[in-house]
Amino acid sequence: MDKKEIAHILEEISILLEIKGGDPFRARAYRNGARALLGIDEDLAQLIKDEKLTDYEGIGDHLAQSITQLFKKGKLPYYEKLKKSIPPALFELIQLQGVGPKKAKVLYQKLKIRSIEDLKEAAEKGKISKLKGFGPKTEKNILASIENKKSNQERTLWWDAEQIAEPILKQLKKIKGVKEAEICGSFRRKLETVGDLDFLVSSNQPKAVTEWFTSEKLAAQVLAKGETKSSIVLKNGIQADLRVVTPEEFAYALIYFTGSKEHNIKLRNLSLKKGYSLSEYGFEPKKKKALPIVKKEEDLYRTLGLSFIPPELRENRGEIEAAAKDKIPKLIEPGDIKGTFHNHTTSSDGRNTLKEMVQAADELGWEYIGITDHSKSSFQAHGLSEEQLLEQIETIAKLNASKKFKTHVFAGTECDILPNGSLDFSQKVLKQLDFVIASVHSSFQQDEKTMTRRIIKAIENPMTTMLGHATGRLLLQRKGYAVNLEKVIDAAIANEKIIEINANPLRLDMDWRFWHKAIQKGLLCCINCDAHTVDQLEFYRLGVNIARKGWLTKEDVINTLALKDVLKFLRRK
Ligand code: DGT
Ligand code: CA
Ligand code: CA
Ligand code: ZN
Repeated sequence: MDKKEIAHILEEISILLEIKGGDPFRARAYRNGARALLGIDEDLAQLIKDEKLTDYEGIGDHLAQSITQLFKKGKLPYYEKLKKSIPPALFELIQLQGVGPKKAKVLYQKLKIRSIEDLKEAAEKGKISKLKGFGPKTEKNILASIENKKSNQERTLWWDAEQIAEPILKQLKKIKGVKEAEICGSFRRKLETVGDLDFLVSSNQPKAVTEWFTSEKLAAQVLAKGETKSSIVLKNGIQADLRVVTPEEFAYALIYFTGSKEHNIKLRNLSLKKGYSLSEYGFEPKKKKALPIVKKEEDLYRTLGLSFIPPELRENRGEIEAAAKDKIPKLIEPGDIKGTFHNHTTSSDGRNTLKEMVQAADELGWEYIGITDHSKSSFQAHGLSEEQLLEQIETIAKLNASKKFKTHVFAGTECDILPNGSLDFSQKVLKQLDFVIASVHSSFQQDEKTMTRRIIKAIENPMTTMLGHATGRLLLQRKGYAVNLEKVIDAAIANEKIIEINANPLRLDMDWRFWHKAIQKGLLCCINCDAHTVDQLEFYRLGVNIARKGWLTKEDVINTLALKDVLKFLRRK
């Protein structure tokens, strides 16, 4: 077990102890232990070997033993026993925000609530607000946290979904009789998170496909199994749907199951105007009329008087109107990217050294890579002092001069935007850099007005080149801070500053929904990996997905420029 998993179990033990209602100090000791463990930077294996765990405040002999056991064996009998002594439903209730152990106990005993569904029903019927010590506000909070839990738990990050879906697609394509196969739905539209996976296959022998899909090899649970339609839960808990169609139906079905639903509805209406009713199986003429030949998606769009619409744009956000005028832009592609700017090294919180990062960029064929370790106020991320930054600038200059790598290295910083909007390094230091990314990493709870003013002040700072992760959101985990993005975008345009698309799978920030309008007004984008390891340089592909969803072309993105043009751009600043 790793540190995080162990801390999670210690936290659970503390919750279990609270439910049992014994000695409150014991419960607290486990909770403090979990926190202390998470705060340890040193290698856990080494600490255990040297028996140094108790050096840390909050970890006594007893906890150190438990941690060691979990680390070595992955099990703790005390925890297993404790867990068995408490109904799982009660445990589930407690993990809901706004329901502590005391409240969970009351709900469990007085209202006989045994599941989150029970709880939701009781709240909707107003039964909870009538309980002693609860009230309407608690009831509302409970409903809100159920909603929150649902929307967070039931979706999967696109990047994770890809790891799961691609191998399945490969297998499907190998089944005898299968002509074409595709992953449709939100996955194909490259939405930042996906609800379930939608596989579409064309074959004249649907049975073989359905049998494999619903077999124990793939499915943890079979929800539905029909001739051409099945639905399963994968071993990792994600739901997957399968539809098998004939090769003649494939193009129609591909459009239908790619969606979005709203896009489909518009297409169906257009089709009706042309005298056909449109479904996933094909066109059907209302009167006697020759059927158009549709072999590919392009054919179907053409029949409706539209140019081809890339899946990423099919969100009913003006794409159909644009396609009718043949005004769909040529979207940016992964191959257009010539380098990225926001990357960390072991100097701050990255896992790979400067050299390793540059080598990896070189292997990707990048013409340049920007290095941006954290600034001094981000001490939790080991931000650099001014001296350390100046040293790094020198190291980078030497590395470039050595011509060891084909990739040119730009010296930068991910500079904290302090709560008052000023930057974390002095002008004198920032001047030595090739570029500066300004990001918010603290005081997230500021109100919208203050936060907006703070970020705009940083944008107006002549030293700033671009704004990092504009809202600080973590998908499925936390909302971004309150900020008026329209105003931030306008300020960036007015000051000729760039806003990044942070391609970390958890961020994808600034959100794609803002980009189409922003580039029309003249905003410039940079697709950044925010890589903390060499592997994470791959995130740029995800950034390109999001840029495409935002209607961006190559011309809207600074890091499609060749090295010499980037140099020119940065010098002009
Ligand atoms: P998700 O799974 O929540 O991330 O989103 P989608 O878009 O993958 O939605 P899903 O899995 O429910 O359905 C896949 C596609 O099937 C959807 O994008 C469009 C199509 N579809 C589903 N239901 C309807 C419907 O009621 N009408 C129409 N026109 N299309 C539908
Ligand atoms: Ca889906
Ligand atoms: Ca589905
Ligand atoms: Zn960063």
